[in-house]
Amino acid sequence: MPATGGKLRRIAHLDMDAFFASVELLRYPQLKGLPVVIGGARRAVDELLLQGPDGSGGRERCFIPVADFPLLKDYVGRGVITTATYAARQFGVGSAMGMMKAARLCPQAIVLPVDFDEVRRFSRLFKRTIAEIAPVMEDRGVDEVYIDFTDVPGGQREGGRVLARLIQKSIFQATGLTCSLGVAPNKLLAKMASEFDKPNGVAVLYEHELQQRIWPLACRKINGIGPKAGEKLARHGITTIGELAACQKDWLVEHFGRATGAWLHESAWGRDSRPVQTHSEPVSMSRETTFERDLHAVRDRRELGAIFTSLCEQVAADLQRKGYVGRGIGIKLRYADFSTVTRDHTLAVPTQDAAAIRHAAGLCLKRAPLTQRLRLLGVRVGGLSRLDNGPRQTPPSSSDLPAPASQPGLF
Ligand code: TTP
Ligand code: MG
Ligand code: MG
Repeated sequence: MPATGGKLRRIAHLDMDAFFASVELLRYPQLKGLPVVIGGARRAVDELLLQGPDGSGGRERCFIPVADFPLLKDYVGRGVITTATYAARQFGVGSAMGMMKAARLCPQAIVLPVDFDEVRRFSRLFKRTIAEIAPVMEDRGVDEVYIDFTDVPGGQREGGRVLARLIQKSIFQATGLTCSLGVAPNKLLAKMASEFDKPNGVAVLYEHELQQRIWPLACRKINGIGPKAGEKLARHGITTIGELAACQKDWLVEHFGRATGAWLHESAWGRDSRPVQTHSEPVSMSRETTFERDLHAVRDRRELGAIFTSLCEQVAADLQRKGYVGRGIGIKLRYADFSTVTRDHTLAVPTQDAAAIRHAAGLCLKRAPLTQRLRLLGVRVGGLSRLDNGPRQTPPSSSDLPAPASQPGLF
């Protein structure tokens, strides 16, 4: 799509490479090139590691021999892999895989926990670096952004490759981290292109390359086509984007509804006019945890209660740090058989207070089945508004007040 002034619209999607793992490799450069996975709960062995060999806690400088790092084969417990270095991915290990399965695939991988503070620090740093070069940037989460290259000096050269390389180099100089970019006519195509040359790659995509480079890809590569839509398309014999593009729009509307059908059609033809939004507001904030062992609502009531309260406190701290209040309190429960339920409760007054969140989440919990053991618990606050220009936080109304200790409830 031509932009004003005869310039081509050039949109980049930038995504950090193996982000959480790369952040750990900055701390432990001796692990570079080795299979490393991030995941699981922080354990005693990790605390020892942070203390360093001399117990001084000088974590930046102390050198820990590679042989002293904990290995996946010795990992006891559960949880999933958050991310893996590219060396570990060669063994088939990747995000969302259970630790036990990963240990079978790559027992020699080193396993480290997530350091969220450090991850957030680097997230801010790389985004600040980009914004100094190309100010029209949309924050899309911890490790990715969209950038409008159209009017930035160098943004048109070689289809955006020159500016992409400059940004890559600047991020590396500021953080020591690598990233990959896709530059394309719009966000939809840029997002797909950023995966083409990972890690440390730049892929430039032009409109006329749609058929050759996009249509052979699986429909699931379209950001927004999830597992369910992907399966539904597959049931109709549509697996590639090219096959989707060959479908009549009317047929898609008939089977997927008006909005989704039209969107599927446009996406398959590489069309997307969404602007890069510099001020995107978060919709919700949540925290969840997978337990070390399945917990029972009654028998493990005390332990569950403590975890539940801690999750509420963490979400409240996130809201407070970022300056948001929310009205929609929700919980997520995953049972031993992996089935998942959610329950929601809307508050009369938006809040960022841990006790108010805990109380509303407790009400949600009372409406959820609790006969089966639980493997995961999550707390979410949605319907967010900014504390500065949104509704001011006022004391909760009586119906929202946390009940005294006699509050009924399982934990
Ligand atoms: P991704 O960008 O999806 O993955 P990545 O940066 O680790 O690897 P890639 O080079 O393929 O981009 O996610 C960014 C971070 O978000 C990732 O390092 C860890 C975290 N994450 C999770 O916590 N859970 C998940 O299921 C995924 C996919 C990522
Ligand atoms: Mg990434
Ligand atoms: Mg990402």
